[in-house]
Amino acid sequence: MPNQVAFGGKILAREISRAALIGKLGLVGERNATGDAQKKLDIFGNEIMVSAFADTGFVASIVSEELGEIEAVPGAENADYLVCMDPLDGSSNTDINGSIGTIFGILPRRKNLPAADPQQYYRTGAEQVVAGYIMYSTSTVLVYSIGHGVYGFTLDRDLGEFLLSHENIRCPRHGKIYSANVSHYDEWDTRIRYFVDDLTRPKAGKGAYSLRYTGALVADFHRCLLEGGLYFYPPDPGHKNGKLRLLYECSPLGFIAEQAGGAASSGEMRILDIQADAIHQRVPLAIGSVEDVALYDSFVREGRA
Ligand code: AFP
Repeated sequence: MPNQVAFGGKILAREISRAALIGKLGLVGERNATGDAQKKLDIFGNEIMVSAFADTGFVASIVSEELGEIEAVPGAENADYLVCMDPLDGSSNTDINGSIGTIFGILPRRKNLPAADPQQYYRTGAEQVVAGYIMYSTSTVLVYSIGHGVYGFTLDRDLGEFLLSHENIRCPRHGKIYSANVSHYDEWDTRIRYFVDDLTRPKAGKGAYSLRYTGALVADFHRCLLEGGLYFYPPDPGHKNGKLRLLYECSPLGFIAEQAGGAASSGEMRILDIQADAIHQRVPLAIGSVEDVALYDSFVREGRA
């Protein structure tokens, strides 16, 4: 399966890099299943990644950010696995040559249920057997885990292959960077505001955290994974449960974070323990270095000032 995902990633990397030249930038005028405006690259990315997974023969059905319903793979309804994916995460960055990504998580199929039964997907992220992402940026990187550590592969464009470049990635226990959309600061619960105030206040022997925010979860998470720090998207009045989707954003990246020694939390509980009850469900997310996420949790739980 990783070979087919890598193949989809190569095609997407090529099309993203020349999208401005071949009329693939901009909106299509529709909204996707979760209400976001769809871009031409969202649709293309979905088609490529659906085919990449479907062609493996191992995938019975697929949940995608770009599909309203669960899509059964014709002729493979009894295959062993299910895929949850965001084919093009951070697509607001496509038109400005910013970083974007593909996120995927793979669950074992429940044998006693039809492939497209929603109950197939109403489970916890801890049940994933593989998770990963592809980041399209100054280079294209495929990062994934099969539950035994996290490995990163960089696309060698001349060879047309992903080569191992990041062996057994370990997330630092804490970092110096935080990523969040602080335009919501005044709307956030006071506990989140106190947390940000704490991060940005210099302390003896330790400088204040710096803010970096790309608008693409994959890119901000990738930095946290390699260099430490945390990303968070808490609830705000426009996003009562946060903005990010449990099945195809939070759970796959939570799996990667934990496999690298980091953490992922809703503030109330471990992301991988949240039982899904809708395929496009949203949850609050804090993810990255284990100590930074623990500090976030302590503010959310104890309301520390
Ligand atoms: P899109 O894929 O619709 O661009 O959303 C990206 C995203 O899900 C995540 O990758 C970002 O971190 C987050 O949303 C950005 O949301 P804000 O624009 O509200 O900060």
